[in-house]
Amino acid sequence: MIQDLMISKLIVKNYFEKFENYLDVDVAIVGGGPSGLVAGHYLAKDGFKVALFETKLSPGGGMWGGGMMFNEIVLQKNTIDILKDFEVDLKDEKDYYVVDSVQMTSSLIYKSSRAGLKIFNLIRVVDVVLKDDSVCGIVINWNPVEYMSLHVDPITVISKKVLDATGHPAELTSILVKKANIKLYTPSGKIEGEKPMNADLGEKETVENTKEVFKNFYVCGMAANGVFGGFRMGPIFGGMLLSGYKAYKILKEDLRKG
Ligand code: 48F
Repeated sequence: MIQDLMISKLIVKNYFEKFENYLDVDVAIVGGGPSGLVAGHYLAKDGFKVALFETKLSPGGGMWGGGMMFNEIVLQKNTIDILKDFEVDLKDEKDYYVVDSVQMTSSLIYKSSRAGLKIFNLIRVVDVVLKDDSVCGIVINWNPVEYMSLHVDPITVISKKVLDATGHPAELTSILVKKANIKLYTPSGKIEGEKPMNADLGEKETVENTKEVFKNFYVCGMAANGVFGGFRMGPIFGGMLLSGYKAYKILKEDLRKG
């Protein structure tokens, strides 16, 4: 006979074991869009302890909906190695591949989770931990608490590195700048702000702009273009995958340096 009490006990026990274990990590990734998931996948595969926090019920960010809710996405051919790792069905269209956006997004989530990335959905990152002019963690709360403006204090996750993968709003970098009054590693020392649509430049820039922007604090994906003043690119997703991959490479090197 199925025991109702046991179901509840197993959920609570296993969640809190996982949660407690991931309160202290190598990398905290903020945002579960394509760039954050790709970075998390490769870092976890290499054995780093990585937690990804996503405020929504479903990770995947802006990838589910393709372009204007037409659920196909377009990728450049130089993403083939990453696409192979995620085992998606590719349609060859001359200079591009086209992939079903639902298959692509679910594969990013599934394969990164299988690689060891711990994904915590429904949790919103609301602040960073700052000590001695260096970021050393994040501050989290339940999304519904933030959504309903309930007066409930958040808790802290300690992390060697933090990756802002929050997409267009570059939300965590904005919080860092606003609250800590620090200078970012950008030309103005502030958030430069996202430029309008230019798919060609935007795709190049999102990779170029993927880097450390303050001590132990990194940006990738659209957040990188928002912070460094790059163009948007719309529903072409090669840059997001390549940005996530670059974030992985930089973080891996910096973590190994100590
Ligand atoms: O926006 P998003 O998909 O970020 P990305 O990886 O990819 C951008 C593309 O989807 C698209 C584009 C390229 O063609 O322009 O927009 O840069 O995913 C960002 C995720 O971060 C979550 C948000 O719900 C989304 O799933 N997020 C945002 N702020 C927070 C957050 C926060 N404070 N805490 C936790 N998650």
